[in-house]
Amino acid sequence: KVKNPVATDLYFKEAKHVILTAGESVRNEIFQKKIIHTKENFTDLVTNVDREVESYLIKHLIKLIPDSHLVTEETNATNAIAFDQQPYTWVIDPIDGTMNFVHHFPRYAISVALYHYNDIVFGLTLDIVNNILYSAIKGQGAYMNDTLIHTSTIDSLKHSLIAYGIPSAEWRATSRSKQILFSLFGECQGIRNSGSSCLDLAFVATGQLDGFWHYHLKPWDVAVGILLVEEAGGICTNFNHQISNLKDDWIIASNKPIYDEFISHIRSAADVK
Ligand code: 2AM
Ligand code: CA
Ligand code: CA
Ligand code: CA
Repeated sequence: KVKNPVATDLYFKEAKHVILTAGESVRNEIFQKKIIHTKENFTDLVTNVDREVESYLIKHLIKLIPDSHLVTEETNATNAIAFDQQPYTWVIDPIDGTMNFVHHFPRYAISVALYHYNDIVFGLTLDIVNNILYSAIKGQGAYMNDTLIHTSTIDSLKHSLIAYGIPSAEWRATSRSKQILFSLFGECQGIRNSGSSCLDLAFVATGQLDGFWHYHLKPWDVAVGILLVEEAGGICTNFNHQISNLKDDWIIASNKPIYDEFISHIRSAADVK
């Protein structure tokens, strides 16, 4: 439970300012030369901008709540995910969609969530290129800038636009993702792969997508998106209908009307018993 709503509003307002400022500085430098490093394989990238945005966010968010715990992709990844002992935890993805960012494909975001012990307090995902902020305070609805958003009302897979994400190392290694993709392709109206899970989840929340599934994601990829989708009236679970506990897991997100059909289809394609 959030004990102090006054502080929540203050933290939300300040975090919003911090993420918008970080987004503006990335936007101003989009076409400047970046230093690109690979991490685990040739598709796993990080740039100097990812690192600079992360340290900027940490510096200002720690100032806002001194002693808060950090779970951040580039410097505190292994802190995931024992929030139980921590009054406040920031979960941060400095650039979600780094490969898009490197290629100037205009789908990448900054994502910041605040937890109070195990409960999310609020989340913010900024579409950097378009300067659109998706946000939600737990229990208060989800917003696209200042507009309240809702998941779509489409009620069959046949009429749905569905997005997915499969890291290419996973594609090379196993067949489960392929089975799901090949099987869903003919069943949906359309399939998209944007390369930013934070934005895909925000799009499910606005109803611009009807569903989304992704191979194992990390807490910073899904924390804000799950809140957005749930606050907008949709559902996020793993294969087994369990609400995400922020462990690395598959994510299946959709509006309420297609959820049963969507997850049944994924489970049977992936041969989940
Ligand atoms: P990133 O850009 O912050 O790394 C693309 O499918 C989405 O998955 C992006 O949100 C991306 O986040 C994330 N992602 C990148 N590499 C991944 C990996 N190896 N496993 C799982 N997710 C990954
Ligand atoms: Ca990454
Ligand atoms: Ca990410
Ligand atoms: Ca990232």
